[in-house]
Amino acid sequence: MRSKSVVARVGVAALALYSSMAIGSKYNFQEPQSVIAKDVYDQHIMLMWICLAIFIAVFGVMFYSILKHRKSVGHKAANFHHSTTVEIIWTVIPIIILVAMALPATKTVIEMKDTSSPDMTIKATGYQWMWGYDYLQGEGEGISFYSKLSTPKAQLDGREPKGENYLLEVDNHVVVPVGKKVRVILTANDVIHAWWVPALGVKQDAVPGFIRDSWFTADKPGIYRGQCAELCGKDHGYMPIVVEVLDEDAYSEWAAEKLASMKDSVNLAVAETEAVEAAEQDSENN
Ligand SMILES: [Cu+2]
Repeated sequence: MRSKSVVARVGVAALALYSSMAIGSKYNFQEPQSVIAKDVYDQHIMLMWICLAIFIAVFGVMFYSILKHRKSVGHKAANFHHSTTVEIIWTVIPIIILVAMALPATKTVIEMKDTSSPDMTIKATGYQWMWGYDYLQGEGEGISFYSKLSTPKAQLDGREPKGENYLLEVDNHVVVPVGKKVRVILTANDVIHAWWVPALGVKQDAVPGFIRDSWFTADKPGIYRGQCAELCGKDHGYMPIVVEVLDEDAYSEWAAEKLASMKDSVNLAVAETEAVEAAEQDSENN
């Protein structure tokens, strides 16, 4: 009777744990929003089930053996040294399990590295401590900006309560169109950083002096947040990444506006330089 209620309690706890693992729960991964992120998620879940099965099988056999053959119930120890059959079995079975787990994982890793024929290319540069973005190819080519933490200082030092996207908000989002293959080229200006956006299935180191690349195709519009994932100095936690996915028309509009505003600021800078030069010329002439 007592053991039954223990089993029931363990069952209830396991169910509660399992339901807390649902997509969107804070204990689980973020909801995957790209093909790669889905592959990663599905394989994670599959591996967890395999691990659970192995855990139950191994500990089941172990505890059964210990309890069933204990000295106090009069069991006599067997007296053999080794068993070739058992050794072959416990070598071959893990090999089969490992190969079965490695096959889909390898396929996904190869897919992750396939950055060929992108619709657009964005270069992300890690700085201590912010990100710089340059749109190198595709619609929006020529766009270039820095993206810095926008969480107010008062929240950082505790004078104000933490906002909803505490430390996961920036002034300039990386804006991309939905359904397009976006190649992200990564490098860094000072130390190693890493560009990590879990929902899009991208996590890639940004190494000074080297170019690495990765890619994603966002399934649906939305805002996806990530962080630098390589300990890069005292403000490592203050250089988040925010990817904003727009539908195609909204993206075109954003790109045109951004390019125009960049031109304006370039023109403004040129006009300012010219004004300064003219003023200098004037003062020299006088
Ligand atoms: Cu960093």
